[in-house]
Amino acid sequence: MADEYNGSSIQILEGLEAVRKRPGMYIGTTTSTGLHHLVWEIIDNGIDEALAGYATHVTLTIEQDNSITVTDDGRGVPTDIQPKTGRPAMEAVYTILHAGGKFDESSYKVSGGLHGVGASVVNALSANMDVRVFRDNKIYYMDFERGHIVTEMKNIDEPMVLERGTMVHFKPDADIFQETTVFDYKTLQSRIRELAFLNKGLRLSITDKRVEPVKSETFHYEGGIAEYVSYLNSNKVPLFEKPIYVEGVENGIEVEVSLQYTDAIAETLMSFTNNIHTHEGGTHETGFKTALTRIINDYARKNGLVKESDDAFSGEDVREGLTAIISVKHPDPQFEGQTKTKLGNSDARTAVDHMFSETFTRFMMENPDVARQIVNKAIIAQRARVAAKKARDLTRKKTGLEISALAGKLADNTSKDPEISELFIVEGDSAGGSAKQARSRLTQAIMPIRGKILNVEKATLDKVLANEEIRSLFTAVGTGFGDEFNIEKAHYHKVIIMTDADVDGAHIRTLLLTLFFRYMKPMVDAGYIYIAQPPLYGVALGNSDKRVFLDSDEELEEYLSTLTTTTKPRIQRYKGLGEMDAEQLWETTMDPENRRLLRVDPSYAADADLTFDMLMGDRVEPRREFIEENAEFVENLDV
Ligand code: 0RA
Repeated sequence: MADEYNGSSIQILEGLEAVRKRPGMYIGTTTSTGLHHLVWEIIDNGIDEALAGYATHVTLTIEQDNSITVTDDGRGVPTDIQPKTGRPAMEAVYTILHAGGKFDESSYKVSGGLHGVGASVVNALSANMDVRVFRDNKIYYMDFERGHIVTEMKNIDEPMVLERGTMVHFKPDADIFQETTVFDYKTLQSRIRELAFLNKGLRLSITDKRVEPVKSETFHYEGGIAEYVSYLNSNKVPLFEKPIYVEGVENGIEVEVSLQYTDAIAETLMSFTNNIHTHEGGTHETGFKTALTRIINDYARKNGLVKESDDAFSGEDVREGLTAIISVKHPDPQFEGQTKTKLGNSDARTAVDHMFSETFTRFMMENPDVARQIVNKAIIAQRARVAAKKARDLTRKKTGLEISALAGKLADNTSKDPEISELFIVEGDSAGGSAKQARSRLTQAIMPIRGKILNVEKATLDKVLANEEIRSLFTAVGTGFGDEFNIEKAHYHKVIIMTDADVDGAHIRTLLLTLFFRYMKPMVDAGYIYIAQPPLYGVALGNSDKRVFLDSDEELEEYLSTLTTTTKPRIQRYKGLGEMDAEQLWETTMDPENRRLLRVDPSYAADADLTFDMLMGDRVEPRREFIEENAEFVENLDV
């Protein structure tokens, strides 16, 4: 690696050209996801400087033109001339691939996006980038265009807006990000908040200058992930007041665990390694789960809360109603799994197990009332699980007639390749009928559902399994659920929720999303869940049958304003999918060439959790606040 610094400028340019030629290799995709990835890359550098103990405040600003400014108040990117190359270190950071953070061998670099590609990649993919380093009462400045140096490092005479630190400003290149160069505030805000929870004490700000008045928020949590747990539980009733919080270091691995039980049925468990959400879990998560199961079983037995002869609680039993966050900082993380979000280091398992066991065992001994409540919850969960198993075994023994009744609802596609197979879940028999006629039989399966399915947020597992509609859905998807869930058995890599563009449709969509989040979460994490977008209006001109499809009143108005006064538009407002004939349904909503699908973003999971609890749970007060704050959104959600 070190001899990369000897690289001639030709090699450097070749490197950055390679990034521009194949951006996907470096940032995964050039869609909106890739666009936001640029921000994470630069933010991570600031966070590394905070984790190294130097920066206390990292800021993110979305400028009016959708360019981005990131600052940190750390030591500043090194500006000294490197003896090997005779060039400033700062220049290398922004022009040499993988050069970021390699200057300080002793620094314990724990952050870094999944790709960890460095600032030079962001530079290569930006129409322009400028960097200011504030040190010793001077500003060191450089700027670039598409990765090429425009201004070599020099001092500039500007106000010292930071006493010390780094300010990076860049505008993503629209030639690369052809789909969109517009940043999404919610996406940036939700990750900034998460980073503040994950790095306690660190101040993180986000400012949006595109709106009037300018929007600005600062996140700062002295309690770290314990405050994250409280935040996640804000719409639930906790079993005890303060989340349990554990922290410690073992073999150079920093471990933090926080948890709290609530009156909820579902479990909310998230794990992170070096600030990366490990969606697929891994050793740190296993360490926590085994310790939790072992300690609660031991406690229940030793204190006579269960009989010696009773079955032990399973992991799922002891996690009912649990909200927990596990965060480790590992010097050499090994990521595995389908989406490289599963931690593989076995030392993380023992570190988490040791650290957590000690504190949690003590907590159970010191709080016998709470401990008894936790055990009681597990007893109830265990009973529900046994009842559910009976229901499931019954399902397996279904007679031929019953199975064909199930299969009758599903119009399966002919291909057995899950990669190309899509399952449309369609509201209503009439739309289901049109969809069956319209579909491409090879790749598209149709499953009609009748109106509102069971709200799984309020039902125990045995109730969920007793529900015919949900059982057919599980059967169709093929993955099983709970401990037996296996994503590799998924029959479809696209499950598309297709409901009407009205209030009822939005409600049914929320019910289905709740089901997927609670019982088939890995499908969401894998990016397999989508939402179809049927249009609201169709406009035909003169005597033509050809239609233009529009999604909102604004779009319709805008389109109508482009028409000459002589053409007579015939406007049709679709009340529902059922009103479209098969051809229209295909054209507007199902045809892979023309349709616009929304992928359900797993990174929204935490916020989605909160929203589901609120919209589907029992507490009315936060729901009312939410309605007041989000009147527009809620109009669609029918709460
Ligand atoms: C390595 C060494 C030093 C600072 C940094 C890296 C550094 C990098 C970035 C990237 C964004 N903000 C940053 N802040 C600091 C220390 C160099 C010195 O003190 O001489």
